[in-house]
Amino acid sequence: AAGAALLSPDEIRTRFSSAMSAMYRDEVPQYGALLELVAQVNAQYLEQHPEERAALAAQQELERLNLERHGAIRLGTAQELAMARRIFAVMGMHPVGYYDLSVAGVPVHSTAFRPISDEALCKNPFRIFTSLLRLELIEDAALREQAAQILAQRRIFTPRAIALLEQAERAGGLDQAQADEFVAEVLHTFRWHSEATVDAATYQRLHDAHRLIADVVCFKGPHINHLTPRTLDIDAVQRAMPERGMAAKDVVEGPPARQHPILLRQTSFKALQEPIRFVGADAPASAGTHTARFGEIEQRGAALTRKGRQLYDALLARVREIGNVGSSDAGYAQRLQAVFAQFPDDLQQLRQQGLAFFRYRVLDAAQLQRLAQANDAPLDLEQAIACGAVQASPITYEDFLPVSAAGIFQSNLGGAEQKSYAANAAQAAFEQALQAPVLDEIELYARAQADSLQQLQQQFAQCRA
Ligand code: OOG
Ligand code: NI
Repeated sequence: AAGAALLSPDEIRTRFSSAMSAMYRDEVPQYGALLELVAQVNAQYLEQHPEERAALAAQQELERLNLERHGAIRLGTAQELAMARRIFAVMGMHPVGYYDLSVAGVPVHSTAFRPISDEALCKNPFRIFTSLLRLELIEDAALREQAAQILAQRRIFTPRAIALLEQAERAGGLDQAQADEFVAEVLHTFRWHSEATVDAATYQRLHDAHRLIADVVCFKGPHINHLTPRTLDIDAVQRAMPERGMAAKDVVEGPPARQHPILLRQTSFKALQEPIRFVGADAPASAGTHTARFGEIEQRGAALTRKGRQLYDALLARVREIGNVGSSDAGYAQRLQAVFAQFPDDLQQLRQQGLAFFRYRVLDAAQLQRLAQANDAPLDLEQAIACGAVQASPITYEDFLPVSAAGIFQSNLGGAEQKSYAANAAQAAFEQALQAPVLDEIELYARAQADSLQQLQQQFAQCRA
């Protein structure tokens, strides 16, 4: 009806992420157990760190602490990706970043649909790591053709979801009732289907080409393959997972534990073997298992500048040169820690060396006033920070890491899977499939930093007016 108030995209995203969480907990009970463990570890951590508890409370972060931060899906065709982009846009999620995973032996490339503005991220940071299968990386031409044909026949979004999407695009949003219906319809796309759409032999051929190909091609839709809450102490959760009967992956991906966290640390419990049924009535050949769905946790730190990111990539490459990762490698954490000793772990150095992005704000207005009136020189940022007039706080990294993502994919491929594809990033082809460019994450952080500086300059100028 005309005139009904439109819901904000942030609110639609919140309803969507909580609906996804409820559905996934229901589908994968072990994920519910992981959520409980994370909540316990977070609560304990807050008890032991009252200053951090106060800081989180001041940022209104406590009530959202245990909410999901991201999930992941794998799509099969360009049409699916383009439609997903439009669907996520209704929820205020836009494609940020390009990740080439072929380098790591995984035949996909990816982006993250996520909120972009500080305000939207603060309301609800939920994002979806979205991969597109690269059929061109299947060597066997006949198999490639068969996979393409199977994918061409499926429709992953319901007609009603598409109708509501078009309504949202026409009207610039959805009202309450439409939004609830939209979320319920879109949820169908990400459900688990234990019936494959192919027979056992076809599944096996695709699976032999690459386990991920079978995961994408053989089902009715792109089941959500994990959700990921935020933890305040990832090492504690990693240690506790086996005690709760969860098969934790071997190592925590990303940088080592630090005084001042950078980028993103992640770990997961490995994907479960689940019973599926194939097309074709002749049991027992029609029953099998499929391994796709897992649970993950994440801990985020500061976004790095291009320079900081280069240092991170170089150090991580060095750690990996020294020895193999994984297979219960007890030495990995130590190697990581040792090599990353070269990455400054001091906020002032991170800032002054241009390694991380910061947000600037007035901490003591009277002090800023005194600085402004002391002389007519431009704002001296270092001085303003040193005297406590201005505070610089690291901007949180909101994106993903290709090496880590590859590690997460790989931990679910059962070790034996070691395909190698020639490294061939294909961002232009990905964007063509998406029918839109992906945003450059570094530019987003640089802009957030520049905006905060500009605001600060204005406040400084007003002190003189
Ligand atoms: C996605 C794996 C990557 C992350 O957090 O880096 C990922 C997948 O397995 O589909 O989710
Ligand atoms: Ni993930």
